[in-house]
Amino acid sequence: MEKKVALITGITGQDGSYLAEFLIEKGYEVHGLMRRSSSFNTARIEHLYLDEWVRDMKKARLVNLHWADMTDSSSLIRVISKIRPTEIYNLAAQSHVKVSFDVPEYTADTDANGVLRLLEAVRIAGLADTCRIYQASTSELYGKVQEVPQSETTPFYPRSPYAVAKLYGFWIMKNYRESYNMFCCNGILFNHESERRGETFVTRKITLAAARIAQGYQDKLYLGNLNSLRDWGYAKDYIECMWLILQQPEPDDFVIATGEYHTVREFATLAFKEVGIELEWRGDGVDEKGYDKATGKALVEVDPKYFRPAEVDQLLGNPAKAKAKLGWNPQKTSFEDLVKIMVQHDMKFVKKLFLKAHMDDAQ
Ligand code: NDP
Ligand code: GDR
Repeated sequence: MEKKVALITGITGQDGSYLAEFLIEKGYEVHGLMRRSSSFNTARIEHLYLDEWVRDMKKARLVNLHWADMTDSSSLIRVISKIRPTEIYNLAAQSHVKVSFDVPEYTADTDANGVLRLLEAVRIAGLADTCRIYQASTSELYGKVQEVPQSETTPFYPRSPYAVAKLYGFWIMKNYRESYNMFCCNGILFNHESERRGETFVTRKITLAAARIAQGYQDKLYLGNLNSLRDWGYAKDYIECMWLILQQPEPDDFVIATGEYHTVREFATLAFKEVGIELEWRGDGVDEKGYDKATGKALVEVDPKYFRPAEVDQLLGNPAKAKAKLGWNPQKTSFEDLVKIMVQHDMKFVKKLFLKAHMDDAQ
């Protein structure tokens, strides 16, 4: 049987780290792109590549990392020509919607042109007929929603430089599929979160703050729009879909979502409940605050600096096609369990972090 070789761009991110574990488990030879950073950016995958010398000298290297950048064609061509992947998962992106308003050009270069560079690198390496490619498309494409819930046939209306860049990524994948008969697929994934979620996304920001407030290390949490509705799933459950999409007989695009949505306020209420704090919401708009019912202290406040120039008010996915064609079960981890998993992780994480800081101080 032909050896399965996977290349994951964005391997150091939330999804990339889970996908690397998943593909190693499936027996793939796994490669990842890593970009240069002034500080370590490999915390999520250290257990996959430090094994060799930290844990067990005899253990084989589990992932192979290569320096490259989505803004640098030559690096992509070099890596792809060298490792000749049978599957590529393009997860690399400037993935923060709010930040994309501050760095729109870089976001476009990475999230739009980056996809084009990757596709061209595959062609230049002579792999257009053999290599299957997955693109991390997003529910942000729907933006100002034209239909509820959103499916593969719902029209797009992107509302940020990030979403507009991802729209290009979506269409260039489709175009290369139609033009060159390449196996190019889009997974239109709705928000998915986990204990590895970046700390500036709203769910992780909330679970970390709830854990710090409960342990006395933070006084208040400042948030933006409390009324945004999101279809939040568990990242670990979504990884399998990326792989399933590339195992289909024909290339296609799929919505991956839970089919259930909640407000940011609801997420915060549940997260604080999980650490034993019952929030009571009073006020309206930017005056709205979340009070601790027991002490009357305002623990959550709105800060307009977190508002976006154009907001996506609600996203709700319809995963019927993924259910029918991929046989995927969208309700593996419930919303309540997702919040619980993240909060419980962050309670321990915060405790460890501050314990270490106290010990460092004492030395
Ligand atoms: P993260 O932000 O956690 O990870 C992004 C990854 O991309 C990191 O490995 C990052 O490297 C890398 N990266 C960023 N810019 C470049 C660049 N110029 N060249 C090479 N690598 C780069 O995102 P997630 O894991 O949450 O998401 C994965 C993908 O899925 C992204 O494309 C995102 O836009 C998309 N998506 C995510 C959803 C979600 O809810 N999580 C939903 C829908 C789509 P570094 O670690 O060095 O920063
Ligand atoms: P999103 O995720 O923009 O949906 O993009 P994020 O968690 O940043 O925002 C979700 C909603 O919460 C509101 N919000 C806040 N957001 C942040 N980050 N910080 C706050 O303090 C805050 N307060 C309220 C936001 O306005 C928004 O409505 C994520 C990313 O992973 C993208 O890469 C991916 O494509 C989409 O999900 C699907």
